[in-house]
Amino acid sequence: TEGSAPRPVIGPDSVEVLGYSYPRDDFTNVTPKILEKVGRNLHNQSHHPLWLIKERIKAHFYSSYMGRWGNPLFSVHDNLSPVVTVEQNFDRSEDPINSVSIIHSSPVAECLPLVVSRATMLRAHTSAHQSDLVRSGLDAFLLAGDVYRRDEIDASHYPVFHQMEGVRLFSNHELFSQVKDGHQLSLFESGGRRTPQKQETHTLEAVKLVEFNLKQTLTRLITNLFGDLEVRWVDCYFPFTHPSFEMEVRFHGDWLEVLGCGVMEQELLNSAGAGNKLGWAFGLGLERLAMVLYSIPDIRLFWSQDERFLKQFRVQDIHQPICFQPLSKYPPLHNDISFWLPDDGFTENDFYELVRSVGGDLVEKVSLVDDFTHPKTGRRSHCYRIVYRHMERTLTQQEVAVVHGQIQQDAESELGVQGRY
Ligand code: FA5
Ligand code: MG
Repeated sequence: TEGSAPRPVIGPDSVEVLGYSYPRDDFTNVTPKILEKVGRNLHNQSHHPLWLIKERIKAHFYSSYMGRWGNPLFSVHDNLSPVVTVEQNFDRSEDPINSVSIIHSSPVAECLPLVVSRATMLRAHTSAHQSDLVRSGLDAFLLAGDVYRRDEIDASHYPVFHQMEGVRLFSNHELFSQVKDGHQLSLFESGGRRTPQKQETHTLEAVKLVEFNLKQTLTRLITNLFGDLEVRWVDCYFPFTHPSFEMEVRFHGDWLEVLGCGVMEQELLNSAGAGNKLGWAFGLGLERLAMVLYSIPDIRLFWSQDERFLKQFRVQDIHQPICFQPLSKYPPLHNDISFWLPDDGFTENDFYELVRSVGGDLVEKVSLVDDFTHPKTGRRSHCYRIVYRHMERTLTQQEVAVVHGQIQQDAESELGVQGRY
């Protein structure tokens, strides 16, 4: 019947996610705005652009890589819960409480996580499942899912986005059988050293073949999706792989990072029961690819329920080209906010997350425009410019003022800053 208010997802003592209740504690930092997105599963909604791109990638892998019996080599998983343990997300088997403090403070984490409760978090990447799927016996798989981070705010970053992970393992025979006299080669060596090219236990020839296969697989995928597109590889660091690379593509005259990848850390394979194999892994951002493929200008559009957006993707055939016709752009409104930072414990991403949680999709971009340290007192202040723009109508100065005022108020009470308004 009407009138029964929905149960709050974040109560005073508990946080409810996908029908499970977790105790709320000091580590909890998920917000109602974030939890609203859990379970939306845009990547599984028929004809959503993220679903379309996932289907295109699946179709490419199914038709290009066959197993021995003509079966698809890569199995596809797109329904794993985004609620994971801190250990799964960081592949670190430390005392969970200890690792929670690590992820809140340490530079090891490349991103700031959204924590449900103590050792439970929303996955920050699909790599959180690598180890479990390898342990279950899979040698080649793709995995799509929603991931959650406290990150920057602009047209290509959003705190909830979608990734597709790919993993492929090779036995000695699989890697070397195509090489002349390959039976004399081995995957592993003892007494080796870790260098920029390889891990200590790997032979250089094995790593080079795995790396070649990885880059070729990804280049073929990108060519299949985009035809000719300018691509470059950048060396980088990931905790689960070494060596590691990022692929960037040319988009609107700039280089846009679309994926990270590398040769899997042998430790991870050893502890997942695949110690006799070498593997590669990649993780790509589905929004980023869809933005390039369908010319979608802003990442917030993926969450739109506006028919004018959704209907453009209802094609008969997933391979049909689509060029998104932007909804007309409504004028933006700018508002600045300056405050003194607390002595410690402030990070820019805390502020970005607060802005997202109060302002939701009205916020198009937040940028730090001034970082000032008082010459006498040593106190530091930040000034941020917030750009407000609604995707579907013109905002009024009054409604922006309400949101902006709430952001000022919450920044003071939640982040301990002192307003300079
Ligand atoms: C990772 O998440 C690694 N787990 C990828 C990986 C997998 C490396 C397997 C090695 C082996 P990264 O944080 O760079 O890496 O994210 C991967 C991709 O997700 C990026 O290249 C980008 O396309 C996309 N991405 C990252 N942050 C955001 C964001 N805030 N909004 C939208 N897309 C994003
Ligand atoms: Mg990256």
